Amino acid sequence: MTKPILRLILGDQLTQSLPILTEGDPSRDVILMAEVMGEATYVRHHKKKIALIFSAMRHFADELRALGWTVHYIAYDATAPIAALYDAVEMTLAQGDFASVSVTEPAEHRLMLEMAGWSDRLGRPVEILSDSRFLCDHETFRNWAEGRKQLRMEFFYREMRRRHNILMDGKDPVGGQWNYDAENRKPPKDGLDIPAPYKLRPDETTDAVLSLVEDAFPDHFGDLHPFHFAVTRADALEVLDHFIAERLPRFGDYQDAMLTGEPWMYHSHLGFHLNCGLLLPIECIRAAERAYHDGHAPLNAVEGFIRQILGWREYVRGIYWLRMPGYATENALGANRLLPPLYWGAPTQMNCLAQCVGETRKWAYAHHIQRLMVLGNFALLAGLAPQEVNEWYLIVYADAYEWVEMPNVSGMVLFADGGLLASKPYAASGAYINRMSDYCKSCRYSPTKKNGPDACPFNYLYWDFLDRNADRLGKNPRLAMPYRTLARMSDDKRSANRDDAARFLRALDRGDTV
Ligand code: FAD
Ligand code: DLZ
Ligand code: SF4
Repeated sequence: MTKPILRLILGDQLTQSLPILTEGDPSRDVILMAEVMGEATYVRHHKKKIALIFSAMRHFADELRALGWTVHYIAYDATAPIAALYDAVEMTLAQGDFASVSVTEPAEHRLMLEMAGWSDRLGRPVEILSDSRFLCDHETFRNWAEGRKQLRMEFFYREMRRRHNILMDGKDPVGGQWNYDAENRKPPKDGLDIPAPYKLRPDETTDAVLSLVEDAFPDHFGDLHPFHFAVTRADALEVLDHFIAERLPRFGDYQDAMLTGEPWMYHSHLGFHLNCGLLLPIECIRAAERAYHDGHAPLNAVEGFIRQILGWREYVRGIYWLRMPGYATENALGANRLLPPLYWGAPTQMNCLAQCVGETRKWAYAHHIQRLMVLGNFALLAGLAPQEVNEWYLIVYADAYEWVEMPNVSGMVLFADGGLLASKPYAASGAYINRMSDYCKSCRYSPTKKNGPDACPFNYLYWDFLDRNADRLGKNPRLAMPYRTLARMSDDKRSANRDDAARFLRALDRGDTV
C-alpha cells in the first residue's frame, strides 16, 4: 500500500465537498485538524467566533470519523497551546510515515504566504488544493478583471447569473431586470413582526468549548453567552430552511432598515456558516431561487439575497486575491486617526453607535447597513486609519475573515482603494440614519440640527469630510450634487461645519465621551 497523505483541514474548511476529502482515501490517509494559538489570536477574535470555530471543528471531526476517516485532532490546551498550524503539521508528521501533506488553499493571504514555505521547511511535498466552494475561481475572476477600467460588482454579478444560470429566463434575467435594489430600501415601520432567529441549544461538545474559551481567552472582546450558533452542517441547514421559510419574503423590503433591539431583522444570519464551510453558497442560492419559483417569496427579496451571495461575496473574494498584499496598506484618503474607544464599548452619546457596538459585542453580529452606514460611515467621516478599522472588523464579527472583511472595509466603507470597489464613498449625514432607523428618537443629538453642540455629529462631519477631501473626491461625477451644494454654501456655514468637526474630533482624540 502507498504511504498515507496527511490532509490538513482548517477551521473554515468544514465541508465534505472539498477535493481534499473527495480525492482522499479514508482507508489510507490521515486527517489533521488543530486548534492552535496562532489562528485563535492573530487578531483577538470575539469570543463567540472562537467558540463557533472550535465547536464546529470538533463536530466535523466526529462526522469524518463516522465516515471512516482517521482523524488526528489536536484540541486547544490552554496550559501549553500549539503555537501555529505549521507546528501541528510538523508534530503529526513526526508520528507517522507520511508521503506528503495536502491542504486546501487557505482563505487568507497571510496563511497562503506561510504555506508556500512549508515544503522546504518540512522536507516533504506539500500540495495546495483548490477551494471548490466558490462559484468563481481565481483565474476566472482575473480574466474578468483584465483590461477593465472599472471593476463594478453589478457587471460581474450579471455574468455570474448567466454563467450559472441563476434566476434566468433564457438569456434574460427573470422579471426583466437584473437588480431590484431600488425596492429594497423601505424604512422600518412600527409593529413589524420580526421572527426570532433560529436558536440552537449548545450540546456537550459546545459546552466544553464554551468553558475552554472562557478560560483561555478571557480578555477577548465580546459576550460568550448566550451562544446559539449552528455548529454542525445539519443544524446549519435548519438555519437555512428557517430563513427561507420565515425571513426571506421580507428580506428585500427591510434589507436596509435598523431597529433598536432587533439586531437580526429579516437577514439570513448565514454568513457565520457559509464562511466556515457548514453551508455552501450554491445551496443557499438555489434554495432562495426555489422559493421564488414556488411563489413563496417575491422577486425583490430573492434577487436581493442572491445578489449578496452570488454577486458581492464572490466579487469581494476576487478583489482580495487580485489586489493582495498591497490592498492591506492602501489609504487613498490619507486617513490616520486612531480607533476611538467607543468602538470597544466606551460610553458614547451617539445612540446609533452605542446600539450597533452593543449588539456587536453581544452577538458578534451586526447586519450590513449597521456595519456600513453607522459604524463604517462614522469611521470614514472621522478619518480613522484603514488598518485600525480593518483590525476591528476582523475581530468583532463571527463571520469575519480577511478575504471578505477587507474589501468591505477598505473598499466599500473607507474608499481606501481609491474607488476600485465602490464608485463613490458611502458617506452620509444623520438624515440617512434617521430615515432608516429609530435610533435618533432616543439620541441626545438632533438629526435635524446641522451645527452647534446639539447637532448630530454626522451632519457637520459629512460636509467637513467632503470639504477636506475636495482635491481627491471633488471630480467624482457621482458626488457632483453634494459638491455643488458645498460650493453654494455660505462661508459662514462652511466654517461652522469646519469648526464643529474640529471641536468634535479634538474631543474624540482626547478620549472625551462624544
Ligand atoms: P445577509 O444580509 O442575510 O446576506 C446574505 C449573505 O450574503 C451573507 O451571509 C454574506 O455571505 C453575503 N453578503 C452580503 N453582503 C455581502 C458583502 N458586502 N460582501 C460579501 N458578502 C456579502 N461579510 C462577511 O461575511 N464577513 C465579514 O467579515 C464582513 N465584514 C463586513 C464589513 C463591513 C464594513 C461591511 C460593510 C460588510 C461586511 N460584510 C462581511 C458583509 C455583510 O455585512 C455580511 O456578510 C452580513 O452582514 C452577514 O449577515 P447575514 O449573514 O445575515 O447576511
Ligand atoms: C478562525 C479560526 C480560529 C479562531 N481558530 C482556528 C484554529 O485553531 N485552527 C484552524 O485550523 N483554523 C482556525 N480558524 C480558521 C483560520 O483562521 C482560517 O482558516 C484562516 O484565517 C484562513 O481563512
Ligand atoms: Fe446617530 Fe445622529 Fe441619529 Fe444620534 S442623531 S442616533 S448620532 S444619526
